[in-house]
Amino acid sequence: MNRLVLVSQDATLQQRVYDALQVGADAIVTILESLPEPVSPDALQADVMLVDVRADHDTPQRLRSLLATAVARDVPVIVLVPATSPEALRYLDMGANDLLSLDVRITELKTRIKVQLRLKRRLDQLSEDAVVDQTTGVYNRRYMESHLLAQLAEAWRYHYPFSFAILDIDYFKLINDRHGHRFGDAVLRQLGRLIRGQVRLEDTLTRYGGEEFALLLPHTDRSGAWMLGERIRTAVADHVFCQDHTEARITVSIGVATYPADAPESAEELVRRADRRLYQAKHRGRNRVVHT
Ligand code: GH3
Ligand code: MG
Ligand code: MG
Repeated sequence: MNRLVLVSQDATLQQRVYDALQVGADAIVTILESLPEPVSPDALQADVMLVDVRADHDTPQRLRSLLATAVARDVPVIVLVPATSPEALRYLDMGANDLLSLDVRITELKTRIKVQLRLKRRLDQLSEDAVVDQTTGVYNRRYMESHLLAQLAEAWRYHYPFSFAILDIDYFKLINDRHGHRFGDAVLRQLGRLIRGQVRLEDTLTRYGGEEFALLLPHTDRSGAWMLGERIRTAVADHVFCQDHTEARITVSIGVATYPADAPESAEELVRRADRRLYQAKHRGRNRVVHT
């Protein structure tokens, strides 16, 4: 369902927007009498915004800051002006996606909104493609790196524990050699789903490398991370991976590092420690979790 936010005090315009859309069927419409300050398209959860420049005295000025953030957040904004004068064109320069006169016909209004919603869907798809790994459907490493910094900073600021785990499939090369790369890919995909099922919604699962996954675990101390690691390790060892009548079992090794128990000075150090422990888990015989 699309979310449209209309900023206007004009009852006729509000009605025209309702008429232009099948409200309830293609869109949920939220009406605001004026632009809030500060304005955040994220907080409004808008897929498209329509702003009547006459909404109130502050609108033209607040529109400037809305347009700046909306551009950064890929939220299309349509500005409604008394007449599409050369002066009104500056809203397009500031980042508005479209400019319409307040007496626009309903059919045109409807089409223009549809164009912006189409653009929005495409932009959302592109930004999802940029952060999601195609083979497994989990977040990719680029996403992990930016989130790790943000989450660690938050843990530091609000004094809560944070753990980072790297998981690597044991002898995965043998799976590929025995059953082929396609089967190997299916195992990676199923493993992603299996891990996802073991962690909390606020935990972030990412593909770290070829047959390696990383987990960002906010509010998770060392023993919590170890317990989770064990739960994943046993769930994997108990699972039969299956695709096109071929079956295989795998095990995984996991390295865990925790803030602040490991007192890392940076995100890189946290990752380095988890990586070193993963290496120890391999060295000690695989199918195990190393967390200290
Ligand atoms: P270890 O227990 O030491 O981790 O052994 P391993 O065989 O898992 O480790 P190694 O690093 O020697 O090999 C990793 C293998 O993972 C090599 C490659 O064939 C496989 N691999 C990496 N990425 C992919 C992928 O996207 N798809 C498939 N099917 N296999 C992959
Ligand atoms: Mg590896
Ligand atoms: Mg491996």
